[in-house]
Amino acid sequence: MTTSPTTQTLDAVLDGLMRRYSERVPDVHKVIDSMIDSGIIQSADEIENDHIAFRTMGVSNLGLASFGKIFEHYGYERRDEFNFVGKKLTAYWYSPPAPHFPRIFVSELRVHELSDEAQRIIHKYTDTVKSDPVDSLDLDDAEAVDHFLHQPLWQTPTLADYQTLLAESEYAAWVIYNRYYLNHFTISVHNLKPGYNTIDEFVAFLESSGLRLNSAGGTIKISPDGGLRQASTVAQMIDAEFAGGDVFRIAGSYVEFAERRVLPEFQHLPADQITRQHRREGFETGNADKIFESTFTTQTGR
Ligand code: OOG
Ligand code: NI
Repeated sequence: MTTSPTTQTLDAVLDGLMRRYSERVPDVHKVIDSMIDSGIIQSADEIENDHIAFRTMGVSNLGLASFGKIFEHYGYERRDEFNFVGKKLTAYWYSPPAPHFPRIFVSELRVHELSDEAQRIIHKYTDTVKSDPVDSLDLDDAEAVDHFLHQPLWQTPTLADYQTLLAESEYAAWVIYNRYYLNHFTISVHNLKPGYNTIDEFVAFLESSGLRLNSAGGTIKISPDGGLRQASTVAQMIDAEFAGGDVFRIAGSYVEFAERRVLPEFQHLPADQITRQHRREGFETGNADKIFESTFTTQTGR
């Protein structure tokens, strides 16, 4: 395992993200504790993090073009582009500099496709960002990057603005309040012990542990090639304080579970020789489209 200064910075940035995220999302501990209680793992560091995800506003100085520079600096490489027509989103996934790091999935809202009213609200906040904030960030300073990812990039929205956005784009409302907070981390199910290493078995375990899962398009989302199978919790609700002191319960972040099956050309390999490159890579538009809804009121209000 390499421990170059860049790798150490990346480790520190990821640790900071995971720390804030586990404090904010009680389901993280609930899943891990249930896994330990059931003897699936002995400790949390046995869990492989398949990927993490972020959301951004597609406006100048922000969005994918800005955010992508952070992780590209640490050796991440941009891969496939995804288009979510109905949700007006564009996304990329990034492959990590070494296999023990999580993949990253980043999406952005195509703000210019929204109504004039929604665009006006979004720009009221984002227009205060006058230059690309990543350009003035020292990406080799883990503490500075950690601070950047958890700071308010724009003014706290009013509840009225949040609700207007929510009615038109649940994604817009999520980002205007939550900004660059980690949206989810993902447990790799295929590397768990037999009895729990398929998504069907793991979902049964989660349901028996009392976790509430996203049902959009069915609990288990399956790619057309059958190789990528995903499920997720319904986002945890947080008491959000809006401008002027209004408090309202809104969707925060969630936890995802992914099974990557061995590709047909490697199915003859013995199980102990299977590594990441033998399994289904990347993401799938049809799966992702439904996983986004983990933070939507159609799921959180069920
Ligand atoms: C990302 C949803 C998509 C996946 O693994 O396909 C996704 C989000 O909710 O921001 O995570
Ligand atoms: Ni995901």
